[in-house]
Amino acid sequence: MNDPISARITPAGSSAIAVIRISGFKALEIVAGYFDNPDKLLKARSHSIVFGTFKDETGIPLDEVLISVFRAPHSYTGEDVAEINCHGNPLIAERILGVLLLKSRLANPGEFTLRAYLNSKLDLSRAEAVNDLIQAGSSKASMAALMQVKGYLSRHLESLLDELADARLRCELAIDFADQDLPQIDTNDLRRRILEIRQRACALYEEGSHARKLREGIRICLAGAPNAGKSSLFNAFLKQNRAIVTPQPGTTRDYLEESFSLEGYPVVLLDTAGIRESQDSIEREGIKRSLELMHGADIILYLYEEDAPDFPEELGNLQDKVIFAASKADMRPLAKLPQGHIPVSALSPDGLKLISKSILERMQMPDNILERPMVTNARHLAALQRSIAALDMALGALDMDAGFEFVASDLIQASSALEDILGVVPTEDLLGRIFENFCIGK
Ligand SMILES: Nc1nc2c(ncn2[C@@H]2O[C@H](COP(=O)(O)OP(=O)(O)OP(=O)(O)O)[C@@H](O)[C@H]2O)c(=O)[nH]1
Ligand SMILES: [Mg+2]
Repeated sequence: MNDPISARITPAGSSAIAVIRISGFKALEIVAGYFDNPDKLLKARSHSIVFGTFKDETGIPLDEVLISVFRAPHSYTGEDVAEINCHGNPLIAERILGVLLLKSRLANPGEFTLRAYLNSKLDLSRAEAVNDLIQAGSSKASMAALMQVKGYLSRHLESLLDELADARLRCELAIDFADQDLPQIDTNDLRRRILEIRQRACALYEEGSHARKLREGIRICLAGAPNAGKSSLFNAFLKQNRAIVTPQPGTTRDYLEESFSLEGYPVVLLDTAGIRESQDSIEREGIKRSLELMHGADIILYLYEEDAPDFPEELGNLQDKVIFAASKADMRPLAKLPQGHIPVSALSPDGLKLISKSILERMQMPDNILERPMVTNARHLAALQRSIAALDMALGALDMDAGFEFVASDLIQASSALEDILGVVPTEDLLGRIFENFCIGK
């Protein structure tokens, strides 16, 4: 399945240069057919660059180009690859791609990375991280993805798999030698080993659930009574007049949602309708949505203008994720604030800093993500959860003296869940779902 595929790998539109990649069987020969110096290209060493003129199928010159040559297996995909760097006029790039498509087909989204994976250039978690890296909405998110691309997570999982294989081997030895007069295996030692693996898997899971926010963004809902200053704060965070602000209570009705980067962390900020009893059916619908958004948020930033917040009683179960902020701090005495409440003013950047600090503390965002393997992907987290459940079964079987066959079989389940993350035996369906999220050209 190494038929030649091509795609533009730089974004659409004008730019200084555009790059078109072709990968697969006879990729270099195909390009040479449209190049004014085919011999030079065909003889070029891997990782070298050849300069020349790219012509269309009738021999008309299209552009002067630089062609980067990568020979299998030393390329991104593991196949022969040529990357044609042309001038960044979209018409030229399209013409060059059009000519290549006479002898190749357009790459599907993620297909270059899929081939890299199939040719063992990347394991599945690293391949997925390539997509995260491209789509990361903030500096911390891209750092976390880069760490995965570099294989931090893979190496960590591989060491867990080694430990699991070791424990399983002990069970299998115990099964094989059960009827012989050999010393029994040390059950306590086996339990200790499985517990330790479980502990490491749990730590990865717990940290990952937080770190998942690095991919998806921390959802912060601005809430409070009408006129509390929600929209003003929304605009202050975004540094633009996105939401309408007026002195009139009940200004915001439909909610607004915007993403931005909070000290490098991705945040999805929601501005909502102020909560009050209202006769107006439009405002009532807006308030209903505010309440729903509060339920779905990671953090509720509850603004209030009075001496104490008028936090709706029916939302008592959401208290844990609420940060209370006394708004319009430029207009009120600050001494009287209840414990843990933060003064904030849409007019002062200092107020925003305090709030930001409090949000990140509340989310317990890991700060040394550069040094740790991190699971930030929902598919990976689900697999980790399956692995932990299987380890629990193994421990249960061991405690009940159910027989080492059962323990071994649970350990196999635990391993295969981890192998799902690395894509050791992936199904076509899974691969399809993962790579369809990529953009064409990756
Ligand atoms: N001095 C001062 N005025 C503020 C501040 N924040 C908001 N205001 C004023 O308070 C009024 C209401 O602000 P909004 O941001 O529209 O309040 P809101 O909570 O979005 O109101 P609704 O959408 O009606 O629920 C406006 O006149 C703002 O100029 C602040 O930090 N300091
Ligand atoms: Mg508003």
